[in-house]
Amino acid sequence: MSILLKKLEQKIPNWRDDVKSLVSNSGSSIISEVTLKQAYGGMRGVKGLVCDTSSVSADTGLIIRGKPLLDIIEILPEEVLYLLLTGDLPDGAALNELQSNLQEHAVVPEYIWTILKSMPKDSHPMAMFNTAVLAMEKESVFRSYYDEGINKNDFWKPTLEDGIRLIAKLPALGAGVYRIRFEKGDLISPDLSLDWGANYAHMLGLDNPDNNLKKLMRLYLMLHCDHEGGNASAFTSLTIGSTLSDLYYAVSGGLNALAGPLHGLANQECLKFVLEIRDEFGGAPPKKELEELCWNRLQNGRVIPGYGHAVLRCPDPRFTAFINFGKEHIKDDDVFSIVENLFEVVPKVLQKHGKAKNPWPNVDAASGALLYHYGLTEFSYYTVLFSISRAMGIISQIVLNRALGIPIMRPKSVTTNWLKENS
Ligand code: CMX
Repeated sequence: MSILLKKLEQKIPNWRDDVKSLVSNSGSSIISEVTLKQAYGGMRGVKGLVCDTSSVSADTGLIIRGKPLLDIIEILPEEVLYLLLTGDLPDGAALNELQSNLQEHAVVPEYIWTILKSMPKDSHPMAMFNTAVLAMEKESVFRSYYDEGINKNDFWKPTLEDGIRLIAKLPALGAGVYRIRFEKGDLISPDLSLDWGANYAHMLGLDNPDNNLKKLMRLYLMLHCDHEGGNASAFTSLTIGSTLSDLYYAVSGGLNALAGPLHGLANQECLKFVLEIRDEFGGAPPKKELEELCWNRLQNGRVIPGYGHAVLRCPDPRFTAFINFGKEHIKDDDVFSIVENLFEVVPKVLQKHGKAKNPWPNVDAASGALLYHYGLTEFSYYTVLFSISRAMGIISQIVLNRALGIPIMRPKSVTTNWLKENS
C-alpha cells in the first residue's frame, strides 16, 4: 500500500492546515440554521457535517471529489476507492498496487463461514453479511495499535489498513452469503487474475457466457460507492467511528441502517414492485394501466419504490447509468421494459399527487431489473451488493475524519416542552 499511503501522507498535512486555518479564521461563520420543523423532520437540509469524499447536488446528483458521476462512469471500483481517499485518480502503478493489496487480503477467515452456516436458514442476507463484518472485528489492526498507545495523529494509518483489508474481503463474503443463504452449492474461490468487481461476479457463480455480468458488477460497485456524509448509513457509521470504535464495528453498524426499506433495502422493494406488475399483467402493461396501478398504491398509503429522494431534485445519475446499460445490453427484457415505462409514468403521477418533493427515480429504480436479468433473482440479496460498494465511501470518510481529528459526534437534542417554551 505504499503508493496510496505516501499519497495520503503528502496530502493530509495540507488538509489539516486548511481546516485549521478555516476554523481559526472563520470558525464562527453561520453555515446553517435549524427550524423547529427540521428538528422534527429528520434534520433534513441542516448543514452540520463536513464530507470531502463526495457531495450530492440537488440538480446534478453525486459528485465524487469534484467529478460529476456521469463523467467518470467507466472507471473501476478500485479507481473510485483511490479517488475517494485521495482526491486523485490512480496512475497505472498505483492502481496495480491497490489491486494487489486487495487480492492479498481477499480470503475470508474460516470461522466466518462456520458462523454464517449456523445462522437460521431464513435469515435475511443483510443480517448475515453485517454479522460477518462484525464477527471479523478481532482482525482489527487499529484496535491493536490503539491498545499499544499509538499517537492520535497516526490513527488514520491503521484505519486505512483495516479499510483495505475489509474491502478486500467483501466480494468473497457477499458471494459466500449468497451461496450459503440460497443453497447454491460450495463456495467459489477467488480468481486472483480478475479485478475486484469481476471477481465478485465470478464468486457468485451465475452463468455469464457473454461476461456482461462482470461489466454490470463493476458498474454497480462503482455507482453505489458514496453519497456524502449525512445519509442514514454513512451518518451511522461516522457516529460509531467517531467513538474510535474500529471499522468493523462502524461499517457493520452503518450497513444495518442501509438494511432499512427507506434506504438501501428499497432496491429489494423496487424489484418486488416491478415483478408484481409483470405477474399481474403477464408482461409489461400499457402505460395507462401502470398509471392506475400507481394511483391505487398511493391511495393505499404506500410509496412508489425507487422514486423520491431526500436531497436530489432530478433523475439520479446512477439511475441514468443503469438505464443506459440496460438499453445497450438487455433492451428487450420484459422486466426492464416495465422499469423504462415506469420512468415515463411515475414522475407525472407523483407531481400530480403533490407530496414527494422529488418525483424522479433514485438509484434503486433500475438496478434490480438488470440484476434479475442476469440471474440474480433473489431480490432480498440486493442490498448486500449495495453494501459491498458503499463500504468504500464509508471507510474513506472515516479515514479522512481520523486524519482531520474530527471529535466524537454529539449533537444536542431538546425536549418538546423546551420547544414549546422557546418558540
Ligand atoms: N411515493 C409516494 N410518496 C412519496 C414518495 C414516493 N416515492 N417519496 C416521497 N413521498 C412522500 C413521503 O412519504 C412524504 O409523505 P408524508 O408527508 O405523508 O409523510 C412526502 O412525500 C414528502 O417526502 P419527501 O420530503 O419528498 O421525501 P423524504 O426526504 O421524507 O424521503 C425517501 C425520501 C427516499 C425516503 C422517499 O422519497 C421514499 O420513501 N421513497 C420510496 C423509497 C425509496 O425509493 N427509497 C430509496 C432511497 C434511496 C436511498 O437513499 O437509498
